[in-house]
Amino acid sequence: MKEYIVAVVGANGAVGEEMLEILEEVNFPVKKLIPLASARSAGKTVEFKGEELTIQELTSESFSENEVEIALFSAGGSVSAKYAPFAVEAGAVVIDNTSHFRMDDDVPLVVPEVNPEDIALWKKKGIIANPNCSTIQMVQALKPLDDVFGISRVDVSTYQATSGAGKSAMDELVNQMQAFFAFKLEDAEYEAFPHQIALNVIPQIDKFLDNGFTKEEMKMVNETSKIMHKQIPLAATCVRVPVLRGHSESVTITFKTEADAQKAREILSKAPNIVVEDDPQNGIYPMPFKATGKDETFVGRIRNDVFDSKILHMFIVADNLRVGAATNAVRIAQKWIELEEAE
Ligand code: NAP
Ligand code: 3JM
Repeated sequence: MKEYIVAVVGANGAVGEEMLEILEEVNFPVKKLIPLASARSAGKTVEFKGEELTIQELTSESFSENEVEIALFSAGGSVSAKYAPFAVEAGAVVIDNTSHFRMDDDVPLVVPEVNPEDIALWKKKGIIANPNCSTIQMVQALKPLDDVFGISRVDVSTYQATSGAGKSAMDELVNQMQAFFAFKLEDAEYEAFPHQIALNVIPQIDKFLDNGFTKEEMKMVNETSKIMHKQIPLAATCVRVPVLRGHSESVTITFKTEADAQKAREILSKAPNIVVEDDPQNGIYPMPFKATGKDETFVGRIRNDVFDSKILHMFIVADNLRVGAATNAVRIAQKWIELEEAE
């Protein structure tokens, strides 16, 4: 099997580190791994397959000099905007984890369990976009239910972990908790979030837009329709909670036809990379601390609405750094290789 020169941009970030682990776990055909980050991290090391690899500073030459064939970007939207074109120019396929290219008509937005066929459109710009973490875990559950019952509307509230905002945001939660136990919480600093996150929930992720929703909420609206290839009316309320890892979602789905909760459980238990955890009498339902480090999306609390037999409610949980970012990107890369090798 052919092996590839793979660059990870943002290699020592929360998502980048997870990328390295998953590439190793799935035995991805890596000929050489090139870890890239900013000048701040150049010279530091990351571990890959038991070896210490030195991080290189990302420059416009990084991809051509290293003859990169697959470039996995997760260093923020402005970094992708500036450097993804250099990777493409150097002949690499870019798999981008940021929101920068997601809604570009010439860039496929892919969740391999939902729309793997869209990967073939990568040639238009040389870029494949990875959706937002909250979108990925939700559409994995929506798609199999849509195929059977037909979705007419989705309403979702999220409970998003601090790691979604990067390593420094995780540190901020830990530091504030330590300050709380030292009776010094009022002195604790906050930078990553607009308010104290310890012992709090913040109903704001990303900036507010003129329509009253945040950018994070509109990512869920727009990305869901693009991935599902149809307009799905959707309202989201995205909330940051004092959890380190694992995004949770309370989802209400209105269908075109009657939808039975037991049938939905059966459909979801057969869906790829979904695990149904739904035995509430015995305390079994999805929770973020149990989803941490896993590559599946967990669905539970599946129940019929009391008033409308076309409505189901459920709770969906996944590891945001894996399912919501790195695992999805690596699965895209694996499918891209299948496509390349079939040509
Ligand atoms: P993080 O923990 O803060 O890590 C950021 C990484 O990017 C670090 O390796 C950092 O290196 C690097 N970086 C920052 N500025 C750079 C620059 N100018 N040039 C080169 N490298 C630079 O953040 P994260 O959680 O890993 O997230 C990174 C990005 O991934 C986010 O901004 C977001 O766009 C995306 N993301 C996507 C999802 C998703 O749902 N698909 C989920 C989470 C994050 P230094 O240490 O050298 O600064
Ligand atoms: C920038 O939990 C989160 O904050 C969402 C992850 C995230 C994203 C994203 O994937 O949409 C954090 C920071 C972005 C972005 O816009 O690329």
